[in-house]
Amino acid sequence: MKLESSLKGILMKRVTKNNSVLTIIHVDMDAFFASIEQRDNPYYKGKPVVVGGSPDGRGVVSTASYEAREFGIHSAMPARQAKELCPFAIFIPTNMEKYKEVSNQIREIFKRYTDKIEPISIDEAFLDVMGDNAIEIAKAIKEDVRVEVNLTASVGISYNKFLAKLASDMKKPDGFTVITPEIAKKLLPTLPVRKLWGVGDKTEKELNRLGIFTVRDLLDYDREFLLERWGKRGYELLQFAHGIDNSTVENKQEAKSMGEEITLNKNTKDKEKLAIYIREFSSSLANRLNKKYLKCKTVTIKIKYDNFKLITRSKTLKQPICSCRELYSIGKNILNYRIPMKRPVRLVGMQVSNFIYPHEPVQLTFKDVVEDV
Ligand code: TTP
Ligand code: MG
Repeated sequence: MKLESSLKGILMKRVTKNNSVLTIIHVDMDAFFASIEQRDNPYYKGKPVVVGGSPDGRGVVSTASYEAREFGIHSAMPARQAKELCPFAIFIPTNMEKYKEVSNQIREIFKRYTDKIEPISIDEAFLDVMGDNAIEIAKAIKEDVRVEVNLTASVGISYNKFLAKLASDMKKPDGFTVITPEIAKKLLPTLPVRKLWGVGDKTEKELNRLGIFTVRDLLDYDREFLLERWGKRGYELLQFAHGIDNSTVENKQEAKSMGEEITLNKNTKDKEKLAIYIREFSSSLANRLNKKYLKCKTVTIKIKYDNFKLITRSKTLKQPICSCRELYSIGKNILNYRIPMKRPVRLVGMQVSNFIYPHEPVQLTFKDVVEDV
């Protein structure tokens, strides 16, 4: 089966060069974790399945099957609320190892059709087919995923990343949506501004306050005012509103570490001041880890003194962590006990590395610290 599909991939490459403007594909698996569980247990098929959180109401929902979504259950909802909405829903603990394996299997399928692949989460990726026939390739990918992985993917095809992602989301589940330049021109003005990249809760509220609800409202609004008020971001919003996105599909390596740092306005020897930055870094690193469903086992603090001498001190834990509280407690511990303060500090940074995909939530104690570098 695999060989056949690979061969199909190679043949496809030969016959489908058409240099159409439609060159970007966005693939997003449907109800990913829940679909895998339904695939692996026939009893779960067609039933409201909730992955993540426990039936006694602790934790949060990772995702819900489309049957469970009918009851209003969605990702990031407290499990307690999900239980209230659908008392007979089936709660399943997450099995990240299994999901990661499926994710790799899907990525192997993508590789048959192009080398330009940008994974953006465990179940989502952009592909640039570079002049090959994106429609034929997207059909083939969907089919390979269905036959070999026994799951459905929604795909979007367009002439840039923003529109391809918009497309993949339009007819979920099992969607196949093409946005040509003509379609984009008609479609975009009808959409709520929320659909534009970069518009989250806060910007949406601000735009609504100005009377801007749809992309058409935005396009009709005083351009100068928007640019003055939002600067570069305003410009980008207007670009998206016109269906323009010049970002390219990047073959990103999976990050081996993540870090935050700041050069201080004024050098300091005050650890309390540095701890405030560690607190901020912990919060943003926790967010970044959670977005990628990662936990880390190593936390590093980086300090540059006023003489430009750089030191790093790390702690490696037995149990992986990802919460702001845990990161802060380790970071602060390193700062307090391992960083000499003989000279003023000009830069402070924090890094997390040694990633693992979480299985079950783990409780951290300081006894878990096993190795100091
Ligand atoms: P999504 O692609 O956002 O969601 P989904 O695949 O479950 O459903 P959809 O059909 O709408 O694409 O996320 C992929 C997986 O990531 C999801 O199955 C579970 C996990 N996830 C979380 O653990 N927490 C979250 O808050 C979100 C959004 C996703
Ligand atoms: Mg998905």
